[in-house]
Amino acid sequence: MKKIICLVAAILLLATMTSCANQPDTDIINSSSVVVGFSQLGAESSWRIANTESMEKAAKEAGFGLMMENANQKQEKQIDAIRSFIAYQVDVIVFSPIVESGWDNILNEASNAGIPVILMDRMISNSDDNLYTTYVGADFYAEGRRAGEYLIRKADTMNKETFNIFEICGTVDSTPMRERQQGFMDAIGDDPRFNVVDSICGDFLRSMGGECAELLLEKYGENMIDVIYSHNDSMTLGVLDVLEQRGIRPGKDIVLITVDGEKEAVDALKAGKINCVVQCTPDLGPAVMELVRKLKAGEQVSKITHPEEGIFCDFDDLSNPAVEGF
Ligand code: GZL
Repeated sequence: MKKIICLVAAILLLATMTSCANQPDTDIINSSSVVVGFSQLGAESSWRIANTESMEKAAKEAGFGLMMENANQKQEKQIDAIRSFIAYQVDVIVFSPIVESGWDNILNEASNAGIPVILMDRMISNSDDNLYTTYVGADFYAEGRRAGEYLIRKADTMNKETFNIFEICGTVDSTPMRERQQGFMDAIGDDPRFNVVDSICGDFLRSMGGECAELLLEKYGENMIDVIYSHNDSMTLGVLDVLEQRGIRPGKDIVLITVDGEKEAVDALKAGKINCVVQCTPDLGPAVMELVRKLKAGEQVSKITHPEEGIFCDFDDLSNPAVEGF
């Protein structure tokens, strides 16, 4: 009876929400022994869309009901969604925090309701580690270091004494933005050849990546720009569009380093238009659902799970079939 009342409350609450939610398929949810409440942060990039597909496929294969709510880049919609999952009394809450701060209250509500929380893809800055059960996602700091270490290797092959570097960042206060920046800066830190001239935010969006490229070209001129380090492929592809419109040869006149590994970016690497693609897998669904299974079975889970990741770059044999984007 209690679950029915909660179901009605949750559906009423979900029905009043303005976001473009994927309304829960109550048939699937009612027929599943385990229901996962999933707050996805948006659909800002190919990575995010692939990540959502991974979660939906893995939930289906695990036989779990997935109640997914897309927040369309709004933190307050993620908080509303998590509150509706609590009202419904889902078995596990999974979410990808759009930014690291502002989650204490809602996570305390989930904790008080006795619902475990899995952080997927991005971290939170809570001082209290007990507010979430486990994190599954990339080691973004390592990704940043790989980008910097590639640049050192690339610079060693170029007959240049100094390199002016421009960074195009992802969403401010997000874990990938913060740690991809820190890892990159730490990797190139004491190399006197490198001069990080500017760092501007493109919010992980292709359109904003193009706008950032136009701003940098207007402010500094193409001859000043030796390297662009972009925090995701969507922004990098926006940069590519602008450079080519202006007759600048990306990958040749300007070294381009990007992160994610979507097919369009890897194809641009193969075409010599991007120099390095740091991999960041969106396929986190299977790991998340395995954690859900373990939690429901009362098994211990580790606090952090990182997927294996590497890079594709212009030092590789790009004809190798393993060099492929998602
Ligand atoms: C990384 C993920 C980032 C991707 C972007 O795990 O959070 O968000 O790099 C996406 O493409 O927008």
